[in-house]
Amino acid sequence: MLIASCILLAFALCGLVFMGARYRRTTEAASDARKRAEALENENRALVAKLHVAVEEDKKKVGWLDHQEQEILWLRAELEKRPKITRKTYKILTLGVKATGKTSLTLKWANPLIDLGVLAGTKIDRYERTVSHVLQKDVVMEHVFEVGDWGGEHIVDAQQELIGDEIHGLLIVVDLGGKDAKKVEPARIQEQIQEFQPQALKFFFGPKTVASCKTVVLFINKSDLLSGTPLEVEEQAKKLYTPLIENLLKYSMQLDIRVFVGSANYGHSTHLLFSHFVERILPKHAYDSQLLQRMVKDFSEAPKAEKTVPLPALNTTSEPPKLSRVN
Ligand SMILES: Nc1nc2c(ncn2[C@@H]2O[C@H](COP(=O)(O)OP(=O)(O)O)[C@@H](O)[C@H]2O)c(=O)[nH]1
Ligand SMILES: [Mg+2]
Repeated sequence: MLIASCILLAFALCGLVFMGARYRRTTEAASDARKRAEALENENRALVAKLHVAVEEDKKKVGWLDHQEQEILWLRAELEKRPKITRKTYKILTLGVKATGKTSLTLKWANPLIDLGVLAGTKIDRYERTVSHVLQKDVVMEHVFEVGDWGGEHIVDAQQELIGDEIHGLLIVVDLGGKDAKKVEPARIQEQIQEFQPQALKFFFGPKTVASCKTVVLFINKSDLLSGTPLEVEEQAKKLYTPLIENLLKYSMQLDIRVFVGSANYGHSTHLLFSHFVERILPKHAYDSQLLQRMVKDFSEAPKAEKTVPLPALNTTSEPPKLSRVN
């Protein structure tokens, strides 16, 4: 009996211990679950806060987009109000044998800002220079010089590549010495006179050129190889090229022929080229006030012989010259 009671007590004790352990585990699990729930709640709160920020940002961005759309519409309307731009291009071709200074000269007188690259399939490098902007009714006419710089060796080849192109000005560049010459080189001068012999000139000044070309300029470059006063240098250079000048002057009834002596490297007479081409090629209604000011300045600095053609008066167009050069 006693033994049985003891056994029963032992069982009861074991049961109590077991239940106590189970109770502990359950409370621990409940506490863990509570902590996890709290953590999840915190995470949830953080996410809600983030969502709120994102929604606010989204609203702001939608506001910006609306604003930008309005701005685009406004700019578009402004553009519509502006006058349209059309272009008139005048082509000037620079010719001469290698290393006479054609590229140096083009970069100096035309001061081109745009290099159009090589004309497809030819040896002609093209540059562009805006000369003026004139407002006519509600259209702005942009007048542009396109300068073609012949990079080939023999002049006659140039003619082959020019067929079909309308030229407004021709700049023939000859020099007094080769690439690194320190003095005048008569043999080189003879070679160049030979390149532009009457037969070649005849080839060049065909009916098409005569019809479209407003001026032909012979530029005797590298005047720095001669010494003396500017007048003496000019005389000497012209003397050395007398046969070519005489051959060119045979065309003076059909074409405007002009001879300049200068130096591309030193900027002698180079600015005269711009004024000359403007004066000869650009129609008088195409001058804007900025160009006119530049021309007046150039002509006041030029030697007396150059001041032959009268300039148009300011505001010859019905519209005031509101727009000037873009560059
Ligand atoms: N002494 C002198 N050399 C010049 C003058 N202009 C150009 N040159 C030189 O002549 C060489 C050829 O010039 P470049 O413009 O490339 O000639 P291009 O082949 O006709 O285009 C270069 O070495 C230039 O420095 C000048 O006015 N005087
Ligand atoms: Mg060149």
